[in-house]
Amino acid sequence: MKLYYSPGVCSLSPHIVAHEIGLPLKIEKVDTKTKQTETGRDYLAINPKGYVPALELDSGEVLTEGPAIVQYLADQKPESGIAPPNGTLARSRLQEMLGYINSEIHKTYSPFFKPDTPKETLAEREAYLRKRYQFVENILAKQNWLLGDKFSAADAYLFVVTRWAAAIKFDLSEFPALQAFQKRVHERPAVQAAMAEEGLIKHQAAA
Ligand SMILES: N[C@@H](CCC(=O)N[C@@H](CS)C(=O)NCC(=O)O)C(=O)O
Repeated sequence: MKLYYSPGVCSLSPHIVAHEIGLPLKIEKVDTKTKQTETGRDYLAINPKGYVPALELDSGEVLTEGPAIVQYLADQKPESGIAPPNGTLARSRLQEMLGYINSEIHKTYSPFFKPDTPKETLAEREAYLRKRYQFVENILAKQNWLLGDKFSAADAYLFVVTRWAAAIKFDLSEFPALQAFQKRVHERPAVQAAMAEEGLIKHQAAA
């Protein structure tokens, strides 16, 4: 399988999940502006949506949308527990959280990365993001991970989008549990490995 990604964007979430569950994954970088992959392929021919992530299966089929991709990866290694079994309420809780992160947090960042977004829109979006982060802050004040005592694909996703706070100068200091969560996730070996592969941090020297 191959993951199409751009360094540090939302495709880092499935990349982390693959490392967490020990699933070998080829990766290919995409320039989302020119729609070219690093091997010179036309990315729009792979994923007509033009954005990352996209997962190319060994059959040649392509799966898109981060929340679907992380669950597909997780289901390749159900014993990893990074996603609860299909058909359970616990699985629906994971989907509930992935949907929340996708539509309420991830996409709220988007206008901050567009140079022509009006100031008033940014102010409104910032207030919205604070409200949405307060919900996860309340959860993380009580437990280490979004779904309870076990790291899940939702944690990887929340970590990835929350890394963008620094880039848009969104102050997280009113969310201490979220800040502690970010540190906890960042220190995980699988997260370090995925980030190093994307060139976001230096490779850790072997002990
Ligand atoms: N609905 C998609 C959105 C993916 C998305 O927003 N990807 C961004 C990076 S985080 C991207 O590739 N943007 C470049 C573009 O749209 O051209 C998902 O949840 O996977």
